[in-house]
Amino acid sequence: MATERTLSIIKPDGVEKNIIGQILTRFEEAGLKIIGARMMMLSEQQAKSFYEVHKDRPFYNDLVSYMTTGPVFVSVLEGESAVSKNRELMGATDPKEANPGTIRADFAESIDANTVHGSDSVENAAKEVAFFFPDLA
Ligand code: IDP
Ligand code: MG
Repeated sequence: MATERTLSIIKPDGVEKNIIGQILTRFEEAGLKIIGARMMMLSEQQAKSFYEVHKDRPFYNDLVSYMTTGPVFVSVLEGESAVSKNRELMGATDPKEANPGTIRADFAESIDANTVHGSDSVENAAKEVAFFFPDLA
């Protein structure tokens, strides 16, 4: 096991539902430390660029437009196996398939408005942290 950093985004539905604190508490209680955080509105250009890996997928345009509908809360989590630990806390992409007790099972309404983003590998985490927090990369 190794100490890792990962990028988390609380998506517009999570911010709108007023559950930033509840989600951050789950990270903290799982032993992840919040070492950087910022609330922001993503521009269309930022959302397109952040999700560029999905640009050929059918849901890309909807995803980009959804992520720009309201403020998001972006943070960097640090801890043992932070990447996989955050993914476990999040649950599956489609909330209908997410394990009980995960963030998406408890709070998400749909595969689009699925409350949280989390880096999916150590390699992508490094890129995503650098995208929003160059000082922490
Ligand atoms: P992840 O967020 O669990 O890593 P990804 O496959 O990386 O899932 O997809 C990024 C985001 O794109 C998802 O969180 C979800 O909001 C959206 N998405 C993924 N697959 C679909 C789909 O089949 N239909 C609509 N939106 C999707
Ligand atoms: Mg992903």
